[in-house]
Amino acid sequence: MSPANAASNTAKWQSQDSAHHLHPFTNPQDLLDKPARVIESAEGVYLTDSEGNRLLDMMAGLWCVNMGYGRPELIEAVERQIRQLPYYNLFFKTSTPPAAELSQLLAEVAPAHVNHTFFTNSGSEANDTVLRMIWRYWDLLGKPEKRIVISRKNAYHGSTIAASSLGGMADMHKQGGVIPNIVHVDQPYWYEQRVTLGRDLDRDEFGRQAAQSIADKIEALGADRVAAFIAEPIQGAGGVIVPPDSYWPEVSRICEHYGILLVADEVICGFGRTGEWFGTDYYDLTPDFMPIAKGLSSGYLPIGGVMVADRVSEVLVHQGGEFNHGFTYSGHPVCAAAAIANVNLMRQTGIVDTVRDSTAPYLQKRLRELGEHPLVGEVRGAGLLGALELVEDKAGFVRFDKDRRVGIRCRDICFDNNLVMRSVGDSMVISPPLVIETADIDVFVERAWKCLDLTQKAIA
Ligand code: PXG
Repeated sequence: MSPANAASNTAKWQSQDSAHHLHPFTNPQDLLDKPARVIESAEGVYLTDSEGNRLLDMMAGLWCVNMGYGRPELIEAVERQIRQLPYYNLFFKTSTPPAAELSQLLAEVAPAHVNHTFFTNSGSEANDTVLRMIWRYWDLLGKPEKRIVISRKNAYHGSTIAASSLGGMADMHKQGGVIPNIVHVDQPYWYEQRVTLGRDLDRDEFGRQAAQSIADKIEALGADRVAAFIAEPIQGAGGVIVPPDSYWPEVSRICEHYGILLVADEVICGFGRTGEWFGTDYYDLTPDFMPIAKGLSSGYLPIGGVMVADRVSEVLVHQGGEFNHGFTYSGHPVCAAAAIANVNLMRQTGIVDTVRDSTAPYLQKRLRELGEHPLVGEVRGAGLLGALELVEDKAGFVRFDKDRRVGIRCRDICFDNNLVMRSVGDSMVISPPLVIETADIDVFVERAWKCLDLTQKAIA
């Protein structure tokens, strides 16, 4: 396309967008000042915008395009299925081949004790579903007083009212409140704790303290009233918070000790992100529920679900009766076909092992080199997740004033330099497609260093 055509298309889309489109998690005023960049196509780990610029997508879309863009295996599976059966529902004792096959495939890749899946269209719906399943499970066991779910501050579990209540995002709670029976405890955010104290702190000791805050909350509420604890194995949207090694073993012990269900939200950590199939495998957890979405279909079509452990499914299946819950598009056949093709492709290519043995160690090593930059106070990461926390004073654990919006400025500079990194406060986070290669990681490090330099100049 000629540059003149590209410019006129871009102007058209931008004016349509500014006039009529309300974007998620966006201040509409910002788009009036500077219209949205239009992403028009993509291949592998690179996006192309409507002006022909190629951007390295270090966020895999929104933590989801795990197998990369443009995979013929997924595209052809979708096309075949949409011709064969574009829609049928799973209510009233019917099923479809893709829904049945996907449920079996998921049982194969999940931990051994997880063998059932309830399908949804998104991670938010998965977490709404989890909440209803938790309450139903305890009702069926004759313990209806077990109602309270403990979550963590700064957790992200989705945007519906129940999912955002389960989440711990204060700005979301300000715009919709928190439904009853959900309480939040501290997150295992080691850097933040050191900022609060203004000094260093033993990492494992802090991990144990963070876990203990869950036990303290259970004691305060009474274990007979607490139904479940929900957490992402590694917090994603909260800033890639990798817990100290001491945290998860202690949390597992606490849930077991008090007879509380464990929900491991696998929406980001699932499907290879950590170099294992699930975050649950990475931390050796035994959750009762695993909400999934995103990487399940590599984001090609919207599909999510709740994977349910045997001890819960036995109660729901054999003692349950009808579960009055479901979505028109639960397990949509075309979305399920995309997910089947995606999971099969993951298995055939051995991508999870490649991430664990090769790409993740390389990315984590090179990320730590970025930690040498004067702006970077902490580097965190595991698998193909990473964060660079930008700070004012590295040695003293002092952050920038929030009003300076350093993270957002860095994100915009990255975007202008054809690099997609997301900012969470002043943490720059990455979650690239699993198919990223070492040469792409080198491009990332080079661009990121340059953008950190530009950010430093811009804020000087
Ligand atoms: N759980 C987790 C752990 C998530 O990260 C959801 C549930 C909800 O999934 P859906 O499909 O309903 O969006 C998520 C989603 C961000 C960002 O800015 C992260 C998510 C969604 C939108 C934006 O980092 N995570």
